[in-house]
Amino acid sequence: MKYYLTCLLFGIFSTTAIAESYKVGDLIIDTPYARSTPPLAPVGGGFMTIINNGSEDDTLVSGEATFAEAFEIHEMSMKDGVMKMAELEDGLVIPAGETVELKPGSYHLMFITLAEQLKPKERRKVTLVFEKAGELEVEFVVRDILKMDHSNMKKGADAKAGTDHSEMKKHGGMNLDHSNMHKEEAK
Ligand SMILES: [Cu+2]
Repeated sequence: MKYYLTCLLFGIFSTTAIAESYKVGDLIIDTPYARSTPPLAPVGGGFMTIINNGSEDDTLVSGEATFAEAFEIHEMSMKDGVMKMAELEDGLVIPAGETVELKPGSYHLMFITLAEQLKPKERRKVTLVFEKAGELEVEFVVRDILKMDHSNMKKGADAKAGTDHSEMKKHGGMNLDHSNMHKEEAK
């Protein structure tokens, strides 16, 4: 009975209470997670919070994911009412004393050409490379994309379907923007 109760509590609080963090130099990498992907999905998204406790700016310049061919750092932003995604080719600056959050709809990591599906609760190794702090291997915990949307939802049950749909559209949009991006690069 006691064991069952523990499992129940663990289930409820697993997304918020079990926060993992890693330290390299003056940086703290907090709660890295990836979104689960459908079978044969070409790309996956990675998120985390980076805290710079140092007195100098640092930059996330690159990285490597064992489960994907390419690792890119992206930014999503609204331009003329359209969500656009672009690679940050010079990396993502983590200003001294500040916290930068990689989250859906904002900065994120893109794992491109996935070698395998990312399934909920799996853990995937990713190497992050910072200009000053150097290299660090972290484990991204895969979160169920549907549960993520559920936990982010604050408007009640009626809004749920709508929320999930818009997330799905955003996903499609992300892939579209991707192909545009590469076309532009090719010009
Ligand atoms: Cu992206």
